[in-house]
Amino acid sequence: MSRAATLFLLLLAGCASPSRGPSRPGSGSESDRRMEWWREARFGLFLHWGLYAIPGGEWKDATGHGEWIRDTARIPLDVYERLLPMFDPTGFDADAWARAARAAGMRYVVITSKHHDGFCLFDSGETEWDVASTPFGRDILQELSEACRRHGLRFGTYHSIMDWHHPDYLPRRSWEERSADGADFDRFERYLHAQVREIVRRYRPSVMWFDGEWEPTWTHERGLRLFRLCRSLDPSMIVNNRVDVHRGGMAGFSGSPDAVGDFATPEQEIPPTGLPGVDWETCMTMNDHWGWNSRDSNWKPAAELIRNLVDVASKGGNFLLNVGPKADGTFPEPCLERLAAIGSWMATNGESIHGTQASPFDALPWGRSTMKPGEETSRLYLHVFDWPGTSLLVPGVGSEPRRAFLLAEPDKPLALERRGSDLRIALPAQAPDPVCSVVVLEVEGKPVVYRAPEIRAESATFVRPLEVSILSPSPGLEIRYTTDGTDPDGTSPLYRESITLRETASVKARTFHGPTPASGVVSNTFRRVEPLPGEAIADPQRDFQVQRFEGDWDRLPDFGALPSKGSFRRRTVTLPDGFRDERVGLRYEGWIEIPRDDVYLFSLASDDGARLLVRGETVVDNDGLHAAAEKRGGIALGAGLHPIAVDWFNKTGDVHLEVRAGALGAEPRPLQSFAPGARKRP
Ligand code: FHN
Repeated sequence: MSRAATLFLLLLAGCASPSRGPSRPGSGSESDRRMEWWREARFGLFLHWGLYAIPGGEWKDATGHGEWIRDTARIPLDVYERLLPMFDPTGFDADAWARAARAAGMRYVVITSKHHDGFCLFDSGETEWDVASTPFGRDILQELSEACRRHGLRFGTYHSIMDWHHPDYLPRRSWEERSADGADFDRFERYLHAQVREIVRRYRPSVMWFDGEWEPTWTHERGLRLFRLCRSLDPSMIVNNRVDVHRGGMAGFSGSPDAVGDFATPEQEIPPTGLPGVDWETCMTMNDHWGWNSRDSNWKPAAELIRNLVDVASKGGNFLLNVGPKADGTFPEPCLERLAAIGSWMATNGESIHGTQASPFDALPWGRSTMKPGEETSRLYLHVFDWPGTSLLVPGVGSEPRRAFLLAEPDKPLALERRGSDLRIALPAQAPDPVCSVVVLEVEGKPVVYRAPEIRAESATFVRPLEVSILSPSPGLEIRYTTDGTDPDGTSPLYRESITLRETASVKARTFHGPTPASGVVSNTFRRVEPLPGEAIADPQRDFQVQRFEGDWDRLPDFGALPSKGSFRRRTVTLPDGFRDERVGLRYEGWIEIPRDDVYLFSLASDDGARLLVRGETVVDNDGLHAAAEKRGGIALGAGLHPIAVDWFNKTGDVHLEVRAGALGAEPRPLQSFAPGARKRP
């Protein structure tokens, strides 16, 4: 990113979580009752199993497929249906699966009742495309739900809305010859409801985990009907937010006030600061595939999985870890090894995960934290990844400490030393566990932790004077700050109102209890930069020139190296009305007129990937395969004309592209190309 281009410190609006959206802890007695066991559990097993386990990722000369193999290998339906008589997992043992999950410290299981291929792992009265039609014949959901109950596990089902088999599901796969004549999506919705009724009434799942909700035929209204059906069938059953259309791609949460669902669903990622105020669950694979792929040996080490579990719990989330069983019904050996290693760690440290709440601390340099608040005594669990030697510094502890000990050696108290609001805990020279050792710190009453202030501004760079505000998440404390890079002390200025910066400055802040420092020190540097000068062009083109490219990508290619398949012009960086082409790329090139020197914020929303460049510099990178998602970036620009380019691609499914722009402090508006005398400019 260039000298002038920079990332903004964005004022992320608090993600509202409406009454029908993912539940806020404590958001209401009915919701709390429903979520109580789930919040206690913190850790579950995800199972992706079906006909796709038979090819195990291999089709003709390709070996990289997974549960999507029918689509990614473009297998015609009649060919895929030949897998049905091959499904005979004689090694399937529901008790073995449940035992492995329980021993790993998991407290619930979610299995695919039906994935996108439409094949049902239960004996459905609504279709013959189910396990009852296979040589195996047994009802897998029945056996697993009963085994879960025997082993003290909650049972849940993953049910795909998208269905590549049912004749009424639309859209068809773009490569498919199969006719869509007579397809009636309303009739498909009735089929979907009928199967959900079957599943709830027969297997009593505690979780209904929907997925495959992103295609245009599925709408908020349909999601609302399905959500209400679930509530009517079993008000205690938890329903994820993918029942609706507002999951926000892999982030799993959009903050949409219309969203319904009991928890948010980040996928293959852990939100950097969790999702404060909502219930959320990260689902993750152990290698790179959800369904069994016999060639995929990219297994995450057990240490990484343990630290992911701790990281998720420290942010107040649940961790749903996936296994893709093999065609014979057994778990892959590497999965069993990892589940056993996690179970061994949980056997000693499980109380620091189950039933805990998110860390009360700011980011900790040596690891993570969870807590169990109590009226009389609270327990803070300090998860030490990087052993600091013989002393552990715990910042901002306002509570009175009572005692500390290692979960691995509960009978050996650890010496405590208070230094202002910091606490030092004496440690043995060697960590009991090289992956993560847990220190328990017991304090009097509910935990009081002094969080560091938050230094906020719209941008880390500025051309015109920049307003900087400092917020304290710990009420009742004073904030003192400096702008010369020194650490604030009891004589530094008190923060009372926003600070106006006119030159580059390093702002540092700390909360104080009277003269005593209470929190750690936070700092942010804000740089005054020179704007990139505008260009004086005699007769610049008035619209964006848009080149079209064709190909099958997962990320943006270099369009400059590809032959153009045609072109058109547009005033804005948006898609033509009704544009839904697949396996296509567009490159927009043109000029924008900047009215005055300033830092300009660009918002790039796209499905799939996109990238925005100003003067050849990447200002926003929103590349990759994802549902509609927005990213922002900024750059300091001088008055005049600036060349801009936007690359965008769509693989399959939904499409979206919109660029908005505005000077710092102004609401970004749809970006328009240069047009002499045009009223609207960024
Ligand atoms: O397309 C599915 C995918 O196969 C898998 O089931 C994951 C797991 O959550 N969900 C969808 C991708 O977001």
